[in-house]
Amino acid sequence: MIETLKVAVQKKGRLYDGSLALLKECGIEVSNGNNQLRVQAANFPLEVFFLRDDDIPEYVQDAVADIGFVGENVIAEKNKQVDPVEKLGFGKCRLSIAIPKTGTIRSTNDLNDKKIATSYPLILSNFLAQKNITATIQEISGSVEIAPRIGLADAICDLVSSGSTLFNNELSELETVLTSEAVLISNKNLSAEKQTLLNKLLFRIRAVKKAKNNKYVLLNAPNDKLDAIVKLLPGMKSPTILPLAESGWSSVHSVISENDFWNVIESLKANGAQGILIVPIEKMIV
Ligand code: PRT
Ligand code: ZN
Repeated sequence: MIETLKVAVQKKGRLYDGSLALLKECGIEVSNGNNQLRVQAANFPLEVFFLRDDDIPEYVQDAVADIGFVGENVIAEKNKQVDPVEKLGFGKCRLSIAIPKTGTIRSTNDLNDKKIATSYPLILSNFLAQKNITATIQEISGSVEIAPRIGLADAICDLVSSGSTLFNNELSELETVLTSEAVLISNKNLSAEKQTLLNKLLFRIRAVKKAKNNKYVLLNAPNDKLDAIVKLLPGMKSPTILPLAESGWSSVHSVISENDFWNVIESLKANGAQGILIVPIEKMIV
């Protein structure tokens, strides 16, 4: 029998698009046109299960799915026996305690003897215990941001990304409890065949991630400036240098990291580089 890797993906919500886009960038086509529960990938031995994100850690623990794409916030709250394998770079947010802008709570210590509404009672209770704060946790499953206004709680602990939900509800962030992004989790007892499939998928995911974090740069430089320019461009091994048709000039090709991108470009220009082209990289295998 040919083994198939069963992947749990959020059925609909904030992680759905990112998960399917990542599979696509890995060359794995999954169509969910008919809103099905499970879909076989066309060109990789992989089957996608569409589930609520809250259920994904348990399904992966229990081997209903072999791996899953889920937020670190959900992994921490559900506390199941799964292996976090790879951060995926999307679904970024933070779990924060927020307080009414006008009120008596001004510091984390002021939370003592107060009521905090959240959908993350386990993470919050661990956090409060660590800070030696005694507060009542009011667990609610949605619309946490309205809890202070309707008198249900004094503060909230909820996910924040842009901050506009807090702003619109006249709340301000007091402290970050956890930062989160989507990660790939795995069942702890994969068969050797499934582990091989996971390694294949991981190889592709890492190539996609690396490509996103790097840019290909091409530039022209006078030959007497090449030494200085090459020092600014380590590249994967070292930059490629090709002569231009015009004598005394060369074309330099290299890869630069997204993180120091603008600083490097400024230094390149300052060192005599001209006609700088920046090109996205589709996949990067090192
Ligand atoms: O139906 P199901 O249970 O699968 O979905 P869900 O409603 O529980 O989850 P969903 O789709 O809202 O979020 C899925 C995951 O996306 C979360 O578990 C996080 O890992 C991640 N994520 C990233 C977020 C946010 N950003 C986010 N901003 N999840 C929720 N929010 C909510 C937050 O709860 C608050 O209501 O967005 C609001 C705040 O956003 P801003 O932009 O106004 O700050
Ligand atoms: Zn959910």
